[in-house]
This record gives sequence, structure tokens and C-alpha cells, in this order.
Amino acid sequence: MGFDLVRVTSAQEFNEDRNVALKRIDDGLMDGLPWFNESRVLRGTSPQELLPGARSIICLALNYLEEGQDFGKSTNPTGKVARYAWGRDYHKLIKKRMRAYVEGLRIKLGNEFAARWYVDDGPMMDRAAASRSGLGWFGKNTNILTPTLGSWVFLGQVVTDLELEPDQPLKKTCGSCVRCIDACPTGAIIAPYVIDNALCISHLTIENRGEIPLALRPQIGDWIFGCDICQDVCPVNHKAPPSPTLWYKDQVRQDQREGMEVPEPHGEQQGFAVEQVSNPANQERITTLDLIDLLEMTEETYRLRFRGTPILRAKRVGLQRNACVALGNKSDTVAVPALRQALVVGEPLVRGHAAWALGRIGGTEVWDALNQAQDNEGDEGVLAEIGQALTGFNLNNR
Ligand code: B12
Ligand code: SF4
Ligand code: SF4
Repeated sequence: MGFDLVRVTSAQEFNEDRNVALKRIDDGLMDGLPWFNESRVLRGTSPQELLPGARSIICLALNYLEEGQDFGKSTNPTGKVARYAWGRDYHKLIKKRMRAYVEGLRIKLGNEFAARWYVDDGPMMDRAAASRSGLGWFGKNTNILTPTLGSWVFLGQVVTDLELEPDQPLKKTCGSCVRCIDACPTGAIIAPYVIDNALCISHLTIENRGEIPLALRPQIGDWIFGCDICQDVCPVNHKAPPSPTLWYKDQVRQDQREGMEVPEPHGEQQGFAVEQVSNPANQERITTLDLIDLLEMTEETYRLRFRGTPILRAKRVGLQRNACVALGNKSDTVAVPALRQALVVGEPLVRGHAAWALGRIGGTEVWDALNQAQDNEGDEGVLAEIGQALTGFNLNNR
């Protein structure tokens, strides 16, 4: 079904992972993700809760590594998109494949076994299952490192009442390496195997619906959707081969060519609608984005442009906020007209971050624009941002 790795673990409770996750919530290290709560952890670490009678978990991995970020297309400044989001929304593709996999297995075994499947958005702790099955080991950046494909893999599981022989966890570890910890620009890996969610650029640019803390903005550089730094520096990843198929589009086309049947859900299965994963109008890969285009994007254009991609998750306002931060970090005067426009017509979150970016760029025109905006602005948060930009301006840029 296009998966690259498969291992099996038992359906025993994940007691240790549960305790670690609950402590993380208690310690405030999952702050900013209100949906990652105690009841989710309790459910996700008890396979019997997910599927009464569960005996085994089939752990799957799909390679998403692709080479080459396209910087050349735009003459405007661009921002970087994390690799996992270069193509189609993987949730739909992988769930479709897992469903077909289960159906195929049912036909092969002649057995109506029960199954539920998960990838990312369910309560299952994907990395805990992958680690116990020996699919890979926990890296110090908390990602699962597979021996052959590194961490460039999506993880999914089929929980089933089939009795399957479990595989054993790997004995591998990161050894004395700490490259990811040293390279993380925001210090989000606060200790080996521990991420402070609120510091991680992935969280700040995708899940975060509010402002990006001032002190972290310069560290974000030009990442506008996710972050790959702790994976890019990982020596295990340097040996990983790119996916032989451009899975995000060629596999969709391949499915169509082969007329792959996607059976309707039934019995114990999760009841999700059969998604139309193919969207021929929107099959380009998105590795970087034109920051000025983003700032000027209407809601309608945004939805059309990113339909069927993970980028929709950040919402238009969030992406425009991120574009302002990247433009401020690039400090390119070519962005001044678009940022000035955003300072006036954007949503408050965007207006505030546009003020910050303009403050970083500097120049007389910007000074006047910020002062004018200060006179006309009614939102307190934006006024505070303008005030800070002007203060910094006086000291550094003028
Ligand atoms: C929440 C979440 C996030 C949060 C992370 C917050 C956090 N601390 O987990 C944010 C938004 C920041 C995020 C970012 C990313 N994510 Co994410 N995320 C998730 C999600 C939904 C839940 C993760 C979770 O359970 N966290 C809870 C904490 C407690 O778990 P943990 O960090 O893994 O902690 C374990 C280890 O610390 C271990 N442990 C503790 N002490 C010790 C000691 C030793 C010695 C050892 C060996 C282990 C160990 O035990 C803990 C419990 O299992 C999963 C999908 C899912 N349903 O599982 C995807 C998932 C983890 N994300 C994924 C990806 C791809 C990413 C990004 C790479 C995306 C990007 N490029 O921007 C980044 C990577 C950032 C990073 N370095 O982890 C993939 C990871 C694939 C892989 N190969 O591991 C997943 C599995 C989605 C998927 N199905 O493919 N993510
Ligand atoms: S994804 Fe980026 S910010 Fe998050 S832990 Fe890794 S390097 Fe740090
Ligand atoms: S960079 Fe080093 S410490 Fe970090 S995950 Fe990779 S091997 Fe482990």
C-alpha cells in the first residue's frame, strides 16, 4: 500500500509513556495545545479504550523525504515550509491507505477482524507505539529515528483484535550526540527527549493562534510553516534516501491509474467519509512561499491555493503573522509597501506583527508610516506593538 516500514507491538497499555505525558502537561510543557489534555493521554495510552478486545498494534511508516527547497521561483523574499508539508495533506492519504490495507487483509485472511487506525490527529501516541514496536528509537529531539529512513517518516497504526507476534524494541540510541539540542534556535529541546511546546517553531508557526513572543521572533528566521532544523542536523538523517515516489502527487495519480478501490467503512471501523484526495488543480509542491504574496492574500485565494494541503492548518491570519516575522528577519526594504498596507488593513494580529517587521527594517518612510498608524490605531495590542517598534526604532535604526 506504499508504506515503507512495518512492525508489530502488543496492545498492552503504554504505562511509562502515559506517566511522562501527564507529567509534561502538569509541568506546562504542552502549554498552547489545549486539545492535548489528560483525557486524551489516558485514552491514547490504553489500546483497550480505543478498540475493546485489542490484541496487537501494526505500526506503519511512510517516507516523505524529498530533496530541494525551490527558492528560485520568486523574486520577492520567500519563507520556508517544513518538509512534511510540501505535498498533500498526509492524514487523508495515509488513512485511505490504512483502510484499504485493512480491507485487503480481511479478504486475504477471510476474517472479519476488528480494527481502528490512527495517524497524527487521533489520541494514539504515535511515537510511543513506533518505539515499542522497534520501528525506530526516540531521538533526543523526540522524533522517532528509523535505522534506514531516519526521522523523515509519518507514523500510523492499525489497532486490531488479531493476535500477531510482537516485534522487539530496538537497542539503538543517539549515544553522545547532542547536535539537535545545540542547533535548535529557540532552545525548545530543554533536555534530551523533552520539548517545551511553547518554544518550538513548529508550534509557534502552525498551532499557535496568538502572537509570537517578541523574544522568539528573531530566532524563527524565515520559517513560516513548521521547522526542520533539529532533523536537518541529525546525522542519522543524512544517510536517509529520498522517497522513490513523489508520494504526495504521483501516488494519487497511481491510485487513479490502478483504479484502487477504497471500500466504504463498516463494522468496528472509524466512521470517516471517503475523502476525495485528488485535486488536480492543486498538485504542485510547496517548499517555500512568496512572503509578499502571502501578505496580500484574501481569504478566498488562501483557501483555493492551499486546499488539500497541511498549510490550511495555520489559518490565513496565522500565516500572514508568520510572513511578517520572516520579513522582519530578512529586513528587505522591498517588503515595505506590503507591510505598510498590512499595518492598515490586516487583522489586529497581522497589524501588530507588521509593525514589528517595519521596526526591524527602518528608514524614514517607515518611521512616518508607524507614527501615522499610531494616530489611527484603535486596538491596544497593536498600539503596544507600534510603540515597541518606535522605541526600538529610535535606538537602533534611524
Ligand atoms: C503534539 C505534537 C507536536 C507538538 C510537540 C509537542 C510535544 N512535546 O510533543 C509540536 C506542534 C511542537 C510538534 C512538532 C513537530 N511534529 Co508533531 N506531533 C504531535 C503529536 C500530535 C503528539 C505528540 C505527543 O504525544 N507528545 C507528548 C510527548 C510527551 O511525547 P514525546 O515528546 O514523544 O515524549 C516521549 C519521549 O520524550 C519519551 N521519553 C521520555 N523520556 C525519555 C528518555 C529516554 C532515554 C527515551 C529513549 C525516551 C524518553 O517518552 C515520551 C512519551 O512517549 C504527534 C502525533 C501523535 N498523535 O502522536 C505528532 C508527531 C509527533 N509530529 C510529527 C512531526 C513530523 C513533527 C515535526 C517534525 C513537524 C515540523 N517539521 O514542523 C515537528 C518536530 C518537533 C520535535 N522536535 O518534536 C510526527 C513525528 C514523526 C517521527 N518520525 O517521529 C508525528 C508522530 C505525527 C505523525 N503521525 O507522523 N508536534
Ligand atoms: S522543530 Fe525547530 S524549534 Fe522545534 S525543537 Fe526542532 S529545531 Fe527546535
Ligand atoms: S541529532 Fe543526534 S541527538 Fe539529535 S536525534 Fe539525531 S542522533 Fe539523536
